[in-house]
Amino acid sequence: MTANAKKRVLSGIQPSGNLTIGNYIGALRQWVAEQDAYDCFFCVVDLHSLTLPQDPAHLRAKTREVAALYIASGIDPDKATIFIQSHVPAHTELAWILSCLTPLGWLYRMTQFKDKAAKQQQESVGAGLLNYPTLMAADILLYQAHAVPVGDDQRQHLEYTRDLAQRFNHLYGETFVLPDAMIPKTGARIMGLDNPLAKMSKSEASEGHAVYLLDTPAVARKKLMRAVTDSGREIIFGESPEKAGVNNLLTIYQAITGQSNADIEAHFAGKGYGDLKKEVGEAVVSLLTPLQARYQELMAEGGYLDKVLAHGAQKANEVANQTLAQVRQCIGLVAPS
Ligand code: AQP
Repeated sequence: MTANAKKRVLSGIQPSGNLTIGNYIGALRQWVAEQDAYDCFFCVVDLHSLTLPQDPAHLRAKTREVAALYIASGIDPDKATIFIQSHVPAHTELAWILSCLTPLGWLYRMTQFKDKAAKQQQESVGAGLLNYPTLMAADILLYQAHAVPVGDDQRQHLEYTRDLAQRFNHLYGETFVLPDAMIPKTGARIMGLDNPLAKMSKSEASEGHAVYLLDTPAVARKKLMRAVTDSGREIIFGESPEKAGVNNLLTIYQAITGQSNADIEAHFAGKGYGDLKKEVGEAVVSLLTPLQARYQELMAEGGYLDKVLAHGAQKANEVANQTLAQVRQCIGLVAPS
């Protein structure tokens, strides 16, 4: 099968902090697994991260770091297109066009907006935060993506993207492919180590909340040893809020080792929470060690990352501009002569 005959995948991560094992388990791990079967486009969504305040130098550094972590995680630039969102101006143009078709009520319903806005002072909540899902819809629809591998927190944004694509197709004729969310069976929502009732997030600053992909083995082990559990003893998977900490540790272990629930529970039968945390720590370190070695090599290979990103931007612009030209034509914008 040629690359063009394959169905297309698009996904991205914001350079809004240090990537966590949640980002890896929920998103990156699936990207790596799907890169042979699909024609993949993976972007660093720097424009999305502007929806909350960012330090310019930090944003620049994190953008390159996230791109390097895609490759260090196993994305092969010869198979997948890796690029920076702001290097493809079509994203912002399509986002504007789509935002003109978006009822405000759709945006106010988004739980991520409500959660993130609640953490800000009322008057400093930017319009960009409200419009975040529209930019995400533009990211996906520009590439006519069939599937979008994401964690569970992005499910509602995917539904919004489909609704918006359907609305456009209904008004102007079949234009966009309706994308499906591709959500992993294990690890779709890794929880915070300090609070297993809240999602692990890269922008959550509290100490011990998340293991970062670039944490040293000692730091990763220490954070896992301090993970919040409960006062019981049973090491089993379970949905109840009291067992959320243990369930989260088992889920991380399962996502890395690929073992079944029954095998994992049998393995930990009769052991204590200290043993569980230690073994999860070792599993996480076994994931991080080769990834960090590759990351260090990449950062030392002068110019390699820039070449990958320049090539990615060229390819992404070609595809995105084709869709944008079609959209401009449909809605009645005069083509430049
Ligand atoms: N805790 C998580 N468990 C599983 N998947 C997760 N993802 C994020 N956190 C978890 C997935 O990683 C990708 C990152 O998407 P993003 O950077 O655009 O923003 P996000 O979903 O809001 O992720 P974060 O880490 O919580 O970032 P901040 O703190 O900047 O908002 C998505 O596929 C997401 O589902």
